Amino acid sequence: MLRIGVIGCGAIGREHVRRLVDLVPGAEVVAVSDYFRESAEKVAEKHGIKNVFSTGEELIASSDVDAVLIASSDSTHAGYVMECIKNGKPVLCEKPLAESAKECEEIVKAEVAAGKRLVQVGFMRRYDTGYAEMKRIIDSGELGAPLMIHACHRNVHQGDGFTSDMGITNVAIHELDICRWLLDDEYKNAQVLKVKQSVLSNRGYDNPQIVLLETDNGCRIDVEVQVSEGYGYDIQCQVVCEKGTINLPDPYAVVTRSNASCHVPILTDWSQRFIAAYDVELTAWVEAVSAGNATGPSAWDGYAACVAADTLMRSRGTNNFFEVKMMEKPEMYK
Ligand code: ISE
Repeated sequence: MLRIGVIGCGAIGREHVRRLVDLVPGAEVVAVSDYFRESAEKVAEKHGIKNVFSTGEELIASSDVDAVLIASSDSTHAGYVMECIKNGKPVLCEKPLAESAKECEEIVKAEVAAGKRLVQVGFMRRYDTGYAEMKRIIDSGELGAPLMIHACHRNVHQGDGFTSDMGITNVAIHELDICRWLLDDEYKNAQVLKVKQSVLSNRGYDNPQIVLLETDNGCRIDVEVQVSEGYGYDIQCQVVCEKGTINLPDPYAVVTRSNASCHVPILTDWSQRFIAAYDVELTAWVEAVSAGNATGPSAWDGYAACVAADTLMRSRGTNNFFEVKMMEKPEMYK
């Protein structure tokens, strides 16, 4: 059994604990921690978890813990990941790996110095059957070369304290990862545009924003990012290739027909949209770590997405594309 400690018992942390306890073979949750200790205590009581720690650092250092899952707030990710590397513990860190490329760079350097891949980033969309099938078709070459991606990320609600930059680092970060994964390409230029604003969400941040990217191979990507007052959690992605297009399928939903109309529900809770992908992601991580292997999105992938995010934030308000500048890729990630 892989003995796992989970840092962060908010919405996604609780979901991951449930997943590890009820579903993932070979996993045992032995410790939890949360900034609000009470939240961790509740989760521990519900699942019979023996250790509750007041800090993530104590959990990471505990000899009861073999591997760590980080599901705390975004600003704490980088510090905990560095601590895991220092302690030689494999870690699955929810996205984003950090809130800045600089912190990701430090993580990459620390992992390279440790000489072993320990970090996986929670870009769970890579485990979604829809995206995986899109990638299979692109890679097969049957539709020719990919030329463009049109994507959108529409959300229902954001909590207090949300900012325009979080629309990039916390929300569009998924697209920043999945597009470079689908295309097997890196970003060359990036810019974010403030477009006509929704009067429904006059809450001090840009809504919507449009992210524009150009890749090294010349592909163009546009991502519409709407973060609140939306009709549902709606994720769309269309890859335009030379000989055809590929669309991300909508999640399975029952269609009802009545009163001369046809009704398909759209999910509103983001944690449900990729629920099956999270299951596969955690199962694959536990299996790989138990076998002493590394798998899935790496610290390099977390870094690449954050470099693009930083570039987008720098471009804000300028109406210009900015160059996406990455460090040289260390051997370990090639
Ligand atoms: C959340 O963390 C996500 O991952 C969702 O994709 C995003 O839409 C949501 O706004 C985030 O809080």
